[in-house]
Amino acid sequence: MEMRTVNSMNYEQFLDVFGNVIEKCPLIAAAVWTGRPFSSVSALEKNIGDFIDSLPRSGKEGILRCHPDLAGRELLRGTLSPDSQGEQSRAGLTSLTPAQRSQLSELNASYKSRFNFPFVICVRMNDRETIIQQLGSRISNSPEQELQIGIQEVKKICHLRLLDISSQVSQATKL
Ligand code: 2AL
Repeated sequence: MEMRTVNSMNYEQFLDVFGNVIEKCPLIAAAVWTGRPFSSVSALEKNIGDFIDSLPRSGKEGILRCHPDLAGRELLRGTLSPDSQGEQSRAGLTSLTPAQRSQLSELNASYKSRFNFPFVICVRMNDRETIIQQLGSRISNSPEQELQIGIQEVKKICHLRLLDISSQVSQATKL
């Protein structure tokens, strides 16, 4: 990515491009814009990670709560954010067997009632089987562990979204 392009963006343009690198949390892009100029995409990613780490527990839980359920109603209706829709579809969550769908939906509900936030995993680093297996095993963790793991997964999702944007911006600047 041409960092000159990124660093010359006003905050409205920056939000248009980076507003969803953390799902439905444009506040995070709006906040880290203050930290420009960024020397690299990694430096931008580090600013995002540091901002998340600086949040109180309720803020971190809030980030997790902005994530949609995996294979939930929104995926079937096509009303997820385009990022989520693409990620969940590519992981095969639109073509679950009926047994997998009901297993995932029951586990998701139990997870949410135990932790008061949804199960979050970077689906692009997994497939249908490992997602269900991870959900089944992580549900036994402590709330503290799950908060930490969930936030690590949010950062992985952010990393891949930033890579996608980098390649799009590079393509656009070549035109
Ligand atoms: C998601 C999502 O929408 N994309 C992804 O990688 N993970 N959601 C979730 N609850 O884990």
